Amino acid sequence: MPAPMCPIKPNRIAVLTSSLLLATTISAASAQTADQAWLRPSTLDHRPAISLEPRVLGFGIMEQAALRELKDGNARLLGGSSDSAPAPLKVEAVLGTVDEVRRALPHIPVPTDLQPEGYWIYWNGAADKPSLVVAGADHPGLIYGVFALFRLLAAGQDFTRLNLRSQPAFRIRWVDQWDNPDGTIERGYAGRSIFFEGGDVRQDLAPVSEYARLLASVGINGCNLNNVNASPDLLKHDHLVQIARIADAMRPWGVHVALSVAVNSPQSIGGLATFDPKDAAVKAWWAARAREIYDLIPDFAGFTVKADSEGQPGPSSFGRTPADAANTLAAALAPHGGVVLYRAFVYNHHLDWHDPKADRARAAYDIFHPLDGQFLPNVIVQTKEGPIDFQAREPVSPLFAGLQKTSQAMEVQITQEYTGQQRHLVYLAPMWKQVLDFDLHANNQSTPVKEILAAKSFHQSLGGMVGVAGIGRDRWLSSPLALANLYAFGRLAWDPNLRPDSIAEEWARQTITTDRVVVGTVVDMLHWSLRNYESYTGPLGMQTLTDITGSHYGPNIESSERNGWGQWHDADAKGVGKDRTVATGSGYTAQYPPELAKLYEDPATTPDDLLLFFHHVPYTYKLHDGKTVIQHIYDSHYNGAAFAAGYVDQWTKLKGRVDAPLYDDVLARLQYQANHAIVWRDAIVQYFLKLSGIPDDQGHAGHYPGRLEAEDARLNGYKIIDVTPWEDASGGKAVTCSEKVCSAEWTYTGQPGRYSFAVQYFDLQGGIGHYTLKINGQPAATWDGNADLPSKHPNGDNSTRYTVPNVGLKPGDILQIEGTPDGQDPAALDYIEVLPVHEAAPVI
Ligand code: GCW
Repeated sequence: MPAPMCPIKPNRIAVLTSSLLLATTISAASAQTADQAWLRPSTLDHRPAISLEPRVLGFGIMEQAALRELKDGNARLLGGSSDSAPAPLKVEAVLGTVDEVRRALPHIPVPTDLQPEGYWIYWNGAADKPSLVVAGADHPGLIYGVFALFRLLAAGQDFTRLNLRSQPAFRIRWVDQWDNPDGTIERGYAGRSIFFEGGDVRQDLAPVSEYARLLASVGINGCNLNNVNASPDLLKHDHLVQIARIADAMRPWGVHVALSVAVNSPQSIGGLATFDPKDAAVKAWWAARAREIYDLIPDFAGFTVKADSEGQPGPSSFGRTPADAANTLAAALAPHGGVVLYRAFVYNHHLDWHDPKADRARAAYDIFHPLDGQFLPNVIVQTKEGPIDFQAREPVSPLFAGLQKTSQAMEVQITQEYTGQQRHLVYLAPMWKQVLDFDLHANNQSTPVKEILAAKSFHQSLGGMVGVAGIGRDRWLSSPLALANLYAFGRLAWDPNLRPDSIAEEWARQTITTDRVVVGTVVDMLHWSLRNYESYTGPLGMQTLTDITGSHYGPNIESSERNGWGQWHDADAKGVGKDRTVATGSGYTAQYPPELAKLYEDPATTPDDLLLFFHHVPYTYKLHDGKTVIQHIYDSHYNGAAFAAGYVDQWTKLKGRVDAPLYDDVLARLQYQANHAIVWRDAIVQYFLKLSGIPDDQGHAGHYPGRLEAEDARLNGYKIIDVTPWEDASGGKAVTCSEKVCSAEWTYTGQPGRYSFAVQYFDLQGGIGHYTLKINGQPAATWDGNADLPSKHPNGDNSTRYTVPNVGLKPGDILQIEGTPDGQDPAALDYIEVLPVHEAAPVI
């Protein structure tokens, strides 16, 4: 939280943190460091013209951290320079708050109206003693200023023209971790927690300090440490003592810790008979708990609350509202300057799918809009950007316009739960930017979401953005390019007017290289990645057609139909889409301000990419470009898969221009993605072809030239199975082996020539199946199914392709796959495909 909300007791903080800087110094030796992200040694292709010699004007812990970052940044910058370049000009860098700078340098024009957390960077071009001034409105501002200086220098900024002021658009700029005390991370795809293990806070908090540096470098000021499906245990005294160590580790970089709390804690750990938020004993319990927390963590940021949602306890058990629960917590925190982020993600997951009026999308607005005006000033209602749940495409939540007397934060996901789980390249900044810029036209006025979150549109005091980060011990987000999302989140929360491409460019220059060809390619790949992911998963606003009750990863179209979870897209033989109109559907469109309500009520004016979110239409319905819905479904999947294959070509051209380990890591991921996009394509296309019975004008759907099914092979040991869901296997069937070794054999009957040879198999958890391709009895390739993919059953989560390039074949050749099961992996096989070399899927 920004300083005004968090009265800090300076003495205690100074003591707490001196040991901390020491810990951070040690962190250089730790396995997980910020230089695995963008705070890494210089990527500049030329020696910078200056070397900064710091002079810090104050002694606070954050000023010491700023000093350290200045030195570190300077070393980073100079680190990549070539010896032949001219020696850099030595320049004094003066660091302090505006007040300190004004006193030390009375002749320079220090701004008098910098807002909290803002900074000013100024080149004092004095010929005798050139200096760069970095002044913060306060200590956090100074930290942000130092990081900004290096960002600017990395971007090639001419330092002699620096006279820059900047301040954050939003007060709340938090990341949420969904870490559990046992060390697992809900929806995390990068290993285990950096905070917790075995029920306790980890001993080694060096990665936590490194994380705080990364967060501060992009302006993030809060970190909610634990899963919103909260374990009440963390509120017990001995755990709070441990949490205080985390707060100490993050404090020098101005990152304040917060905790998710379960609203039944007064009963579950407090021993009270009730957790009714209006009960006096319950209120007293929370007040006492808040006092205890602030004694240990004087700058504690506050609580995040998930209640009455997906099985979490909530105030509804006592006939109370979210406002009642939020206000009880807020009253406890208010004397200490803390806030409550109360999540609007409250819905009934036992909806009746027979009822056309039932609609999960309505829930947040239906529940929270009537409560507008009832929340205490230190409550912020935290709403996901769309009305469902982080899908690849959703409309903007109407609740942003529906709360005009309540502070609001927008929750987005950095961890790619529904967008490929970091195995697929998906840069999310374009989605966030689109939402931030989206004008809801509330009260017939211009009210873009970013203005609402900046607390400018309505009667609000606070607001901002929260990103569910999911970082873990595997190089923060595991995928190197996925780190662009964490970076972009912070940059947009600071300045929502930045362009996603510019953010991608500054990220790439700091993280990979300043080589223009590389930067241009990376920005281009990132730019199209979300749109493309959407096209081969769930286009036209159908939502991500994934396994919504399980992994949230591979295709599983019907998992969202005919159950209480309410992520329906209502596909039947005649048409598809959820009718949310007032006229004939759930009436959700009426939750928008009139201009948008009218737009979305009519399929003709609804944007195509949201058509099926709002309307149920026949497959033959024509989109704005004249194409039918069904043809669009076919085409977007084929084009999307082809486009994903194109990333491999783009990246391959960068060989030798980026560090080899990074090159190899990203290449393997892109190859995997290209192959998994084919799994998605085939699953959705064959599903809708069967359901609609309408052929594909382009002749793709249902035609797989060169494909030979495992179930049609001569099988030795392999048994034919029905795959669930059927669309995840070619023709719905696969073969599995429960012997020591099995084989499937085909006789090649095509033209002689050289081909690429693809093998589609299921890489299951719980063992490493082994495969050999033999041609006329001779081994041609051999590989292991050793990827780490979701699910222990053969399906679209783990359907995987291995490609052997450039194989010579002639009619009559015997093609054989030999599968060796291991543990729970039965070496399951879907099909083989013989492809012309030039059309081949990318080679692994
Ligand atoms: O997207 C869903 C996730 C849950 C998550 C929930 C939420 C923390 O699948 O894992 O629970 O949203 O946002 O509360």
